[in-house]
Amino acid sequence: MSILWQARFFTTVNHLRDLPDTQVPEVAFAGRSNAGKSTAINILCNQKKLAFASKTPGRTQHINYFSIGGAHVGQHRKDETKVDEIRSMMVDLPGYGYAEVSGSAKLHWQELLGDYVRRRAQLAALILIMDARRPFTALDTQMLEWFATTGKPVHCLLTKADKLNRNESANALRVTRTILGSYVDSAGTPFPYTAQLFSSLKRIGLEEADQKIMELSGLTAIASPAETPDQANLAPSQE
Ligand SMILES: Nc1nc2c(ncn2[C@@H]2O[C@H](COP(=O)(O)OP(=O)(O)OP(=O)(O)O)[C@@H](O)[C@H]2O)c(=O)[nH]1
Ligand SMILES: [Mg+2]
Repeated sequence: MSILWQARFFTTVNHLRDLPDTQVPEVAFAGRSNAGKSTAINILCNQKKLAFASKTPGRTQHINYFSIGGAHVGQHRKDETKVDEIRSMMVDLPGYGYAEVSGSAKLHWQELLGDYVRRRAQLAALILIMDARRPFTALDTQMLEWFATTGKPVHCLLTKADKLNRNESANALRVTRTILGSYVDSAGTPFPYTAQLFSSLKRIGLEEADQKIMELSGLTAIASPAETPDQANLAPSQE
């Protein structure tokens, strides 16, 4: 059982000014419309209808927040989730590239998304959801470009991997990792960008994704020796 299974709906936001004033880390799911963001959130949280998933592209039209922690009873009991017990947020973003959205609405979403990923201080990492059959569409690249300015980590889920055979999957992952590896900062240091295969349908890569999201949300204490208090005291100063 994962702590992500405790996720519950927190709020839905249509304008940046309405973003919650919570201070916990946020991990946001971004990607093309219909790539499988909402389905992935549901599977990872082991809940059928937490996020709205649909065959109709453009289903998620607002920024939806799901809180992790602070839910000690079943989601069906009507208790008040205490905000100070919340440990992190999973954020379902509206998909981009949905052709039938009108010009002005499209602009609104693009600005909302672009501003959110670039400016939201609480945003700890991006989960970039791409269809394993066609990763890195122009808008995915745009999203990465926006986010690269923050230097924060990105983890790519190559979704619908059930539609590919073993060879094709391996290829998709290799190509993705190569492209991600080409993102370097001005000193030539690669950005913390990772990728994996994923399928909500066949439950491929569930555990890996769960671990990664926990890590990026600060929910797993990574016991690195340098972080234990005793050793930290012994560490040479950085000056
Ligand atoms: N075969 C397969 N289908 C999937 C998978 N994940 C999602 N789907 C299907 O893809 C469609 C879109 O899924 P959603 O999760 O609603 O996609 P979304 O990215 O949230 O879309 P928007 O809300 O429009 O941005 C649905 O019909 C899902 O059942 C998967 O891993 N494999
Ligand atoms: Mg959705």
